[in-house]
Amino acid sequence: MAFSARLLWLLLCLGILECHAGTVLPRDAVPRGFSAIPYYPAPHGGWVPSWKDSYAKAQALVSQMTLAEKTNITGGAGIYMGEHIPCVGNTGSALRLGFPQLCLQDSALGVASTDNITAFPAGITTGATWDKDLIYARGVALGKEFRGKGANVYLGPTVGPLGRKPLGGRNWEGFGSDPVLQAIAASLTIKGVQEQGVIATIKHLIGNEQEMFRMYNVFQPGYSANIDDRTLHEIYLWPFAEAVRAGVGAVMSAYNAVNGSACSQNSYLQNGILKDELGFQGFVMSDWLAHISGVDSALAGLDMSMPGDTMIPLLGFSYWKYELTRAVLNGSVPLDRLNDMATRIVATWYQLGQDKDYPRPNFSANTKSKDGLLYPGSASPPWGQVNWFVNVQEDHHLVARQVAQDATTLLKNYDNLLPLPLSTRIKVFGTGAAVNPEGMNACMNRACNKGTLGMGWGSGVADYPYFDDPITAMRRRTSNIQYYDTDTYPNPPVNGTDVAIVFISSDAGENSFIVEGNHGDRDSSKLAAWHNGDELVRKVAEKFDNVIVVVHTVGPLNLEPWIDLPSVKSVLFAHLPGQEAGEGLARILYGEVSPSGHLPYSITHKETDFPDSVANLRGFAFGQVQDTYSEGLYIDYRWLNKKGIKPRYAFGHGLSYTTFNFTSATIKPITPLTNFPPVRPPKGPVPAYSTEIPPAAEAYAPAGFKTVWRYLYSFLPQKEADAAHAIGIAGKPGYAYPTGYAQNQTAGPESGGAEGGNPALWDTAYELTVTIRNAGRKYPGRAVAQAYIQFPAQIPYDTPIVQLRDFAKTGELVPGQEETVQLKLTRKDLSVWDVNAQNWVVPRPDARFTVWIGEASDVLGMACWTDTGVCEGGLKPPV
Ligand SMILES: *[C@@H]1O[C@H](CO)[C@@H](O)[C@H](O)[C@H]1NC(C)=O
Ligand SMILES: *[C@@H]1O[C@H](CO)[C@@H](O)[C@H](O)[C@H]1NC(C)=O
Ligand SMILES: *[C@@H]1O[C@H](CO)[C@@H](O)[C@H](O)[C@H]1NC(C)=O
Ligand SMILES: *[C@@H]1O[C@H](CO)[C@@H](O)[C@H](O)[C@H]1NC(C)=O
Ligand SMILES: *[C@@H]1O[C@H](CO)[C@@H](O)[C@H](O)[C@H]1NC(C)=O
Ligand SMILES: *[C@@H]1O[C@H](CO)[C@@H](O)[C@H](O)[C@H]1NC(C)=O
Ligand SMILES: *[C@@H]1O[C@H](CO)[C@@H](O)[C@H](O)[C@H]1NC(C)=O
Ligand SMILES: CC(=O)N[C@H]1CO[C@H](CO)[C@@H](O)[C@@H]1O
Repeated sequence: MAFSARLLWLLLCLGILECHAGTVLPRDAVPRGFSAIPYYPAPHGGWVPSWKDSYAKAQALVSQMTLAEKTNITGGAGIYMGEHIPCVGNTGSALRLGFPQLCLQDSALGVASTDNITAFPAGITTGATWDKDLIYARGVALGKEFRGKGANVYLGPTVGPLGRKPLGGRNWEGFGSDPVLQAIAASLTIKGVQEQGVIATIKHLIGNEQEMFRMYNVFQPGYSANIDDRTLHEIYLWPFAEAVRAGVGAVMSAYNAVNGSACSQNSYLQNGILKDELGFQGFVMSDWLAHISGVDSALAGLDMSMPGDTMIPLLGFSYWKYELTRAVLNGSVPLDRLNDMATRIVATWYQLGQDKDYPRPNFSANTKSKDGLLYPGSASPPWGQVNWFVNVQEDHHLVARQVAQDATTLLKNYDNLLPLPLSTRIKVFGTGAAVNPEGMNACMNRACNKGTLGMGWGSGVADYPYFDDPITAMRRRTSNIQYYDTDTYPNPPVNGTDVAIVFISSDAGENSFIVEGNHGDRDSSKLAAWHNGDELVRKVAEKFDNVIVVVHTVGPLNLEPWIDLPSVKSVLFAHLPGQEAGEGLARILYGEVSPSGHLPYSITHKETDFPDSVANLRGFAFGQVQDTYSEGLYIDYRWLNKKGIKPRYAFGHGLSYTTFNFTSATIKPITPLTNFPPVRPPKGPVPAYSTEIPPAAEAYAPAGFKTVWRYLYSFLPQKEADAAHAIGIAGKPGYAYPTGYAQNQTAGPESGGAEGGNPALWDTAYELTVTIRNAGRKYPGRAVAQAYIQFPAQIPYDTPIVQLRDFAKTGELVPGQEETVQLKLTRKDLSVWDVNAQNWVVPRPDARFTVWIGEASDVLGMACWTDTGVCEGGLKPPV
């Protein structure tokens, strides 16, 4: 592989390109100041008390495993290879001991590539609800569906990309461009999913903020996300830390590199940050085909290769499986590391209770037919039943509908045009009001934007079981609707009293597909509506006095071409609603319910309101593309506030048909704070095993073992096993260990101590309450209280003016009704990451921290002060 890559590069060099002398794979240097720091060895799992029992059981099982059984379960069986039932990823098994193949399955919004499931609203939609109970309920429903289909591992939730770049292709899979919104939504999703016994996977670690150039290929390494230590901790790692604290069972590494070192073999990220500092007890898997080395990645802390193949799949080659068996026999990978890898996987399986009555997969990710190839990757028999069409939907469409409804965000409602009386005569424009006429699932992986946009494209999708489109839902209520199913203005006769509703959209997805010129990221459409949507809105606005724009979108759009036109009175962002695109929206249009969604990102006046590092995608470069996070902590509203740039609509913005009055806030100190958190608890004991190189016979296949073509096994031919063993016993693995390589376990950093980090970081520092009253006269509605921290003025750290720290949504309040909601600040919420101390520090614990409370990041009229314990309303917002 390496050889052919070099050869190809050389041929290219000689042929068409000018190459730097002396380098075969030239690369743009990682900028000064960023370096991939070695961190060894991989910390053992098992030292956290809440995992103790599972690790004890795992130790009992793993200690009976042969070498080939251990290397079997740490690697996939190959892409499109299951043991009869192919999921997106399938590990090997140790059936002799009752450990099954694990089925790993996409996606974060529903069980992918199968039927009789629910296609839930996407992450970005879920984030826009700002409703903790609902986010959790969606997690519970997702968990039930994955379990019902027999999938062991749910490949979600996504918090990376975090949404740093508005044009980034997969932002919609996550919950919004703020670490705390992502963190809270991810941990509630994980809780809901894992309570059903399904292993959740937080992904992608880390810095996968654009699609283009993210993957390593034989010509070019994936881009390097160059992230400084403080930015990593305070922004991108924050949701991962909360996910680990929530007990997440699995982590998926990213395709790209960080500081020049590929995530799947980055020792600092995996060994240092994830397993030592965050105390992660589960297993780390590679992203699909992102595994690029054998010994290196094992030493750097990767635990599972997915789907098992080398970078080029289907050749029957792996960096692990049989090769890991060899590496352990010849001593290059210490058995100690393999034991930890296997133990982490088995312990996670026990931790989620999957040893008891867990269903086997009953669907094939490869075909919808009842019968199919049992090992599709081998493209050869056997053939048999692979789908049982198990219906796992229960009443989950209700959760899906509620999310779609409560995410719908009213940006503008001039003259209170909305809600519409049922008697209103309506003309609807735009293909986005009706389901794709070619069929709801006509495009593979939803890689097209036709009809109502319910989700982005790529691996993060599921098939719709049905599609409730907006036009049908509206027609269920009234026949006063004329629909023009076109994106070109049809110039119909206009009656001055008619209301026009225009549907526009913007799509994005994974770089595996190009849609209307967009390579995953929105590199072609940028922030303009697709299909000339902006032009359609303008044309309609010329003829109608009352125009409502409904937007289905993966993220922010530039609304400037029409937002100030006097007839464009109302704008609704319906985000990506999934299968329930109609009913919730119709309820809002007709006032059966008030909109209560809030933006999970800012919408700026122009793309250049953000710095180049964020506004633009990194373009082609020779060798490794460098994506340097020069904006540091300042993304989305953090940047706009720092620069004094008013967005069109700020992060957290969202109107209702009613208004709310925030009164009588309180703040109560709970845990007295000190500069540094109390000293961490020491690591508890971990399973111990013999570290002797095992006998070569543990790598032999049983006599007469029948193999499937191209299937990945962990056995080595006897001769090769014996040869490797001889090298190992002689103690001459001949492997060039990386700089800084070490074998002795360490006590771990001061900032660690439990899942997520030092447990004292989650001490409650302050409890707050705020009373919210429906101050309107007519409509019931739900309010969202958002709490933002402002650090004291005189501190030696530059901090964003305000940063989201918690939020709460009220129930439905009728006019005059009020509800008191609780908000909480932890020690971590009041801390900054001190790069010198390598710890979280509360700068000046007795100084004045201001907690701003309001309905959006720019509607903060109320504040509580930590030094005086006083809260006050009627204030001028800090931004
Ligand atoms: C990246 O490099 C910076 C500067 O050396 C360092 O602070 C940071 O911890 C590095 N991050 C990783 C993940 O290696
Ligand atoms: C590895 O897993 C595969 C698939 O389940 C199985 O066929 C094979 O026997 C396993 N190997 C070992 C050593 O158990
Ligand atoms: C030991 O195995 C590893 C993994 O296959 C390989 O890279 C290394 O070259 C082997 N060592 C020797 C001395 O053959
Ligand atoms: C759902 O399952 C039933 C059997 O329970 C099956 O008849 C039906 O075809 C499945 N639905 C789809 C869309 O395949
Ligand atoms: C316009 O609509 C109003 C209200 O529906 C109706 O009374 C009137 O007759 C319509 N005018 C025309 C020219 O259609
Ligand atoms: C909100 O409540 C406060 C305190 O009860 C009151 O003074 C104020 O007038 C109210 N504002 C609105 C808009 O109702
Ligand atoms: C590693 O641990 C062993 C056993 O405790 C000890 O003898 C050895 O000195 C340690 N090595 C280092 C480099 O600390
Ligand atoms: C392979 C397998 O275990 N399939 C099962 C899937 O679920 C159905 C319904 O529960 C079972 O009948 C199948 O045996």
